[in-house]
Amino acid sequence: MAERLQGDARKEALASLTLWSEVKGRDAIARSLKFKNFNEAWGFMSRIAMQAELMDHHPEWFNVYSKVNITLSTHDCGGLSVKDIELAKFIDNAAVGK
Ligand code: HBI
Repeated sequence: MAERLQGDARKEALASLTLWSEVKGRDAIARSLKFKNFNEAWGFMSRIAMQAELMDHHPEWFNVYSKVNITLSTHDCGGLSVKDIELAKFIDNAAVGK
């Protein structure tokens, strides 16, 4: 099972994710993205979904038209783990230029 990130490891991991914010009231991070239209948003979500399956680690997300709000946390350990950091970096790379 993934271990919850703590102390300096957590701080350093979060410092490397400048586009993500900590969620109030729970150990999770969130990012909002805006695309040109629904087609672009859904294409992006499909790429993330395939990676999530490969990692066996899944985002909580909300989509309406061109907007995608994503929250990452590891349910198995009740907070942030390296898996969230890894998925957040994949998402950032997939969203570059969008
Ligand atoms: N996704 N975000 C997230 N957190 C988890 O703990 C998790 C997951 N996807 C699959 C998964 N765990 C499996 O290990 C089972 O717990 C279903």
